[in-house]
This record gives sequence, C-alpha cells and structure tokens, in this order.
Amino acid sequence: MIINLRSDTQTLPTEAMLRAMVSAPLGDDVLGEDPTVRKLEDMAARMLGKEAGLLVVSGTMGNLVSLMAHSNRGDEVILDPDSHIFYHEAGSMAAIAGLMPMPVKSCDGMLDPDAVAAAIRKPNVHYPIPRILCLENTHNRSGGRVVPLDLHRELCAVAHDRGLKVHLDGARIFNAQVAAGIPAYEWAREADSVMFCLSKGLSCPIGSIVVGDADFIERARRYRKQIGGGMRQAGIIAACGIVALETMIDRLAEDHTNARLLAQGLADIKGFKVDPGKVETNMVYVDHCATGLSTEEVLLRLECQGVLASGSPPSRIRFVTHRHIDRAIVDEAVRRIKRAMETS
Ligand code: TLP
Repeated sequence: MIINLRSDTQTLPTEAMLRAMVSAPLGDDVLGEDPTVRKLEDMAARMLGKEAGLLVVSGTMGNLVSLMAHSNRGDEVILDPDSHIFYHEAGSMAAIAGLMPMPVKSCDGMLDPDAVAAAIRKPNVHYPIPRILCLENTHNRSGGRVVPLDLHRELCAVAHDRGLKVHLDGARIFNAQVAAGIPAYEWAREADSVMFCLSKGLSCPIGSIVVGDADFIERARRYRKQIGGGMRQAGIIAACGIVALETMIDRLAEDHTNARLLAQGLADIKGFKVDPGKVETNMVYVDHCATGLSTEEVLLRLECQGVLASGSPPSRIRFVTHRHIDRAIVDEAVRRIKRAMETS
C-alpha cells in the first residue's frame, strides 16, 4: 500500500458527497441559476460573516480574482515571499492581474506589523499605489502554523489605517479554527476578503470559495468570467461543498493529532530535524540537511518504501495528514521512513 502524504489535496470525495452530487438541483451558474451553487455560496458567506460568496475552481483562482477585485493594474500588494500567492501561483498576480509584489518576509509565517507598516509607501509619483495586504492562515510554508488572532488583528489594522484592503488566503482557515478553537469568522471579520478551499482537508474533489461584501463579490464574479472560470451546472461541485461545510470541519482535529504523532516519530530519525511542538495543524516539515542527501534523493528513498511526500528544496520535505491517513498508517509511515533513511 502506498502511503500518500503529499498533500491534503489528495483526499477523495466521501460517499455522502457522491450521493449529494447525483441528486443536486442544477442550473446554469453563469446566469446565476444553479440553486445548489447559490446555497453553498450563501452558506459560506454566512459562516464567515460576510455578505456574499463566490464558488471558484481553485484556491489559486480565488486568490487571483480577489486581488483583481481589490485593485487596479500597477498597484502594489504587500505579501510574504513565503506565501502561496507569491511562491506557488505561477506569478498570476503579475502575469494576469498586473500587480506589483512588495515582499515582506515573515518569521515562521508571522509577519511583523512594524515591518508591514514600513513597507507601505507614502504617495509619490514614482511609486506604485499600495493597495492590498495579503495574509495566509494557516501558513503553509511555515508548517501549517496558525497566525494568532491578536497578530492577525494588528496586521489588518496596520493595513486599514493606511487605506489598504486585506485579503486572507485562508485555504486552510478551518484547520486554524479547529486548532485554535476560534471560529473562522473571527479572522474573516478583520479581512475584506477571504478565500478558503473545499478541496483540501475538507475532501471535496474541486472548488474554493471567496467571500466578501456584495460589491466586491460582483467584481470578483466578473473577473472569474474574464479568466474563463464561469461554470455551468457547477451544482455537482457545490453539492460536495455543502456536505463538506456541514460534516467535514470538526474531523480536521484527527489530522492534527496524526500530524503531531508523525512529527514525534520523525524526530527520532537520524539526520531529520523537526520540532513536534511547532506542529499545530496537519503539516510536518522536516529539515533533512544533516542527512547529506538532496531533497530529490530523500523523496526517492521514501518512494521506494511506498511513502509519498513533497519536496521543498533545498533542504525540506513536507508531510501532510488527511482523511485517508489514520493512526495505524502514521505508525507504518514512520517505520517505512526510518527504514528508508537507515539504508545506505
Ligand atoms: N497548496 C498546495 C500546493 O499548491 C502547494 C498544497 O499542496 O499545499 N493557498 C494555500 C495556502 C495553499 O496551500 C494552496 C494549495 C492554495 C492557496 C491554492 O489552492 P489550489 O491548489 O486549489 O489552487
């Protein structure tokens, strides 16, 4: 059996989702006539305390249309170079939205409000107009860390006081909710827009949601159409999203427990550096520098033992727990990874 720890995007739809897909009332969503899509969008907006929601194909699309709906071409976006938008979205903010990134490095996913304030430039004909602050929670490249609500509030206040909008990449905001015991709407309240993914730990096959005020969502809807993201009978996707929001959030706690167990097991492996104390949600990043192997070599060794992980070169491997990984599989994964790393 292959143990797939590459990402929570590997999750398959549940039986309940497949049943819901078959019986969902459908219509043409580009014309606003798919009742299941409308139901999901309203439900998501209500859960996050916003006026309106928009179903999009992916988190990447959700982030892009959000940035477009908040800005004009040539505007500046303040964001962490370790954020997904900067690092993993194929440069879409520049290539498609025409936006200028102003990177401000976080420490372990935590941006410093003073550094953000210092990066927001004063009006000057030479400068792009600072328009958006992007935040990410949970923060992927820092190991799924939860950005605490107090810090989140402080960062949003810094941006708002200076006239910027705040977009929250909350791809895994429900992991933050479950880990911190704080409802996602508390983070959402401070931000102007939030994107979250249905297709990760929540197990949907496709889809993300953007929420914000009604005018913002109308603009985002137009941009979604412009980039080819208008969908027709998208209720088959939305039906899974409704099941996810109704039944799949609380179980994320299991993924978090399993990630901590995995981290504890991996911490004993020679050459691996991992701090289980920093594992707050469903991700474990291991620094493999002391093994003397490249990231590709480590991944290959793991694959030979039937364990799939993802690489973050030059020195890190990421393991993500999800619905298909239970405690027994975690134990087996640790045994296999030990074996992989002990064979020379
Ligand atoms: N992240 C994926 C990969 O793209 C790295 C993963 O396996 O973790 N924001 C954050 C914080 C994300 O982690 C991701 C996906 C996205 C946005 C984009 O979502 P999709 O993949 O639906 O475009």
